[in-house]
Amino acid sequence: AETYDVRAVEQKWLPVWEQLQPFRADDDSPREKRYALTMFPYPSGDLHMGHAEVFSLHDVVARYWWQRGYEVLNPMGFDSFGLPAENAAIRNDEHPATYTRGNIARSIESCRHLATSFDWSRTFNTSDPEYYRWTQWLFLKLREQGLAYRKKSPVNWCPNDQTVLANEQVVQGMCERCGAEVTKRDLTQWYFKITDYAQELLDDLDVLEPTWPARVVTAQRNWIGRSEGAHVRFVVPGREEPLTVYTTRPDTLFGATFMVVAADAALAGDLVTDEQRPAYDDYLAEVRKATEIERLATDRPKTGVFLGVHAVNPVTGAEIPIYAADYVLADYGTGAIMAVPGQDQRDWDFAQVFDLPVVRTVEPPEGWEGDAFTGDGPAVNSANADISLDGLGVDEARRTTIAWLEQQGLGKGTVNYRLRDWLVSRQRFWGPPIPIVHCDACGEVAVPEDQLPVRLPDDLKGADLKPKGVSPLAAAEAWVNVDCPQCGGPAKRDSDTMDTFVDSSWYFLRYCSPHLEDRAFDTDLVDAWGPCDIYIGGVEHAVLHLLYARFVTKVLADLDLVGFREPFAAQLNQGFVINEGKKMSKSLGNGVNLGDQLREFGVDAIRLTLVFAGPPEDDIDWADVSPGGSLKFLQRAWRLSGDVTSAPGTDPASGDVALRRVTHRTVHDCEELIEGHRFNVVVARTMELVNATRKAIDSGCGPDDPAVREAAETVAILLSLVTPYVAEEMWERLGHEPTVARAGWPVVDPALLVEESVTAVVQVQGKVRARLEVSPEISDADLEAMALADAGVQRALEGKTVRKVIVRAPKLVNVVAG
Ligand code: ANZ
Ligand code: ZN
Repeated sequence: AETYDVRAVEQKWLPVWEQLQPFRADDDSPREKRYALTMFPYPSGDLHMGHAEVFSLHDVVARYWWQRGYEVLNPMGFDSFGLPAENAAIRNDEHPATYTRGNIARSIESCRHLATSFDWSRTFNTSDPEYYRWTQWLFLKLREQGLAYRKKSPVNWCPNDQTVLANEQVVQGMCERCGAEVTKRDLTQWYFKITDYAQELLDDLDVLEPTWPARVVTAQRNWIGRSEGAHVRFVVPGREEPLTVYTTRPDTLFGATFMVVAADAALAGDLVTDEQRPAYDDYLAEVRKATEIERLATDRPKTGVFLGVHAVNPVTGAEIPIYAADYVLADYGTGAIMAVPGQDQRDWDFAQVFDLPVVRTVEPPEGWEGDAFTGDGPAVNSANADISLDGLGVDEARRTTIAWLEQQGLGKGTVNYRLRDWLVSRQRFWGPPIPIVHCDACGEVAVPEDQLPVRLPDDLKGADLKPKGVSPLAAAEAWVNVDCPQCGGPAKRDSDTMDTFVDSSWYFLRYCSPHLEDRAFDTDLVDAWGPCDIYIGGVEHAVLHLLYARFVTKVLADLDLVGFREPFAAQLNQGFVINEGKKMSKSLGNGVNLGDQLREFGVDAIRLTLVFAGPPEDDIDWADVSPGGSLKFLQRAWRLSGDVTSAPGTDPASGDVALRRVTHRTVHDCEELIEGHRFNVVVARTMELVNATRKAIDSGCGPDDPAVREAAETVAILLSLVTPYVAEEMWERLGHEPTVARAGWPVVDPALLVEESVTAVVQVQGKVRARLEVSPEISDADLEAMALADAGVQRALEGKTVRKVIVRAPKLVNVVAG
């Protein structure tokens, strides 16, 4: 059979499209606007299979919207700051910018070859001074609002990358980037006060829930971790200050038989008696070595040390011992707990090790043989002269206790969030310098906005950038020493840089006015394009980037700089491309190289394979797919365009109705399928249309029928969403000018969507009086009405009374009259 030359077709159309620029988003277009965004990559090498996958899926949506007549903003840039470039620069003894530039150029070239519909006129890199100037501006805006501040606290520290990490970057106790075990350090760091927005970030998830992946919504809810409970004050005899704890279970107060303070909280060092201090100091040294994940693990043997002091349980009056232990965290709640071993397993385990009393305050179910009982049940052992909870369920007992505590001035109902403030400073080089100057006389001074950007020095490279625990910038004397912007005296620049997640927290706004020199973005344009109608990317960003971007949008909305409070109206997470059931990796030797695949099968076949493999959310196992089969299909589709013999512009109205029905039904269904992100089914339906068209040509209405042209043109338009090269080639062969990408979506004729009809026979007194063409779905009632309204039937019934009508839809109506 006749075939087209894949390579020649690619070389033919790329320059034509470069000339036509069909995907330039016009700010002033009168068309309705859509914003299609896909997560921008780190330029840590060339594009790989994963990029090809996400860009192919994303392109279906963006190209569909263009075909539907929207003005589409579909930008692409590079998240080019960060550790990969910096580590490569150290290895290769160069400046990170050199490495970054090379990779970006290569990635853009690959994107072009992939025929992605990105608007390259809007591209930028977050490491461009023209961009990071505005990241620094954002920092200053947050600081003006009291939302950026410095504090000293124990922070996550990666001993390998020699930098602090945000909580979100610690995955199961390991550094998200390098996999090293994360430890703790006491450091003064910059934070963004995301906790101020905790409740709104939580509430708005309800709005996003219908259009966001469920797992992302759940992950964010858990990360924000709202809990309702109480602060309870315990008197410590001999100490002026009471010991305040945070508890989600104030109903268990009668069962609090001891207390635990985080070993590394200042409070512990404050409470400990002189006698117990040596034991405490030894213990603290041990604790500092453990990671948070170890400390919170429920199955870990409990350790701790008695601090030598007691507190008074306000409801039982008992003097209960206070311990320091590592399973209580310093930076959550108040850093101290009331321990209720009867209802909390960790407290139970601790009580066993230290031989402390257990009092159950919730009755466990009959036959309960477990340790702590954490479920619901009637309260027991919970009454004194003043208050009784006995018999109440957990919720009611909780409310009753809180009311009593508040009335007695012993405590207060509270809401608590697990979300911590966002730690944004990094002791590394390749990021936007924090725009602050430290002056002995004036303290922290913001760099005035008109002096931004604070540029990175470009004379550091290789070993200069090695991690040393302080930022490499601190050693760059000429850079660090400046005049104080306020008093003019000698001062030092803050030498930390911002985390890359700050860069990506606002980049989608910059695309709306990417070349603006005097502002970060144009509010009117942001409001015209935004929020993003779809955001496609990896689920690994469920709580990092996606939470930060939501936060920053809300802050900017509060400053009246953005007119919406949620940046991403809808979201789709693609699966991974794997091989033989496993993640591709160098060590397994199962990697599939994108470049090799493109050379062997061509861009279109690879794109088709990626889209057709299954629902976009599912992983694609490269061992199970067939790019060769994809290419064969594309050749078959292409052959249709050579077989059509009617002239371009032929009116399809007189064409073969059966084929036209297939065509119009396909277009109609694909609209719904694309809106529902079922792109693989769109491909399957296109394949069916190709088959139907082939059959019509070979053994049906023949190649000259206008319905064949209509079908072949529809195939080209459907394929333009997935396989742009062959679609363009078909379009040309069908006698049209480029580009098929902007040909417009076929208009569906609703009359052709009506199901095929069947013939219903109508008998009167046993004689056939009419044959009706009806839908196979017709109801008995509708068929009866149609039958009785028929002229022939009415004639047969003239002068008679209808006694009975027997209906068997859709085939038969039998009228008995007399
Ligand atoms: C008494 C109690 C009884 C508790 C009981 C639980 C069950 P979430 O839901 O995560 O907010 N807690 C409080 N501060 C802590 C800290 N800094 N480190 C470790 N644990 C801490 O959990 C709140 C509960 O975790 C609190 O309620 C407290 O233990 C503990 F049957 O108080 B609870
Ligand atoms: Zn000063």
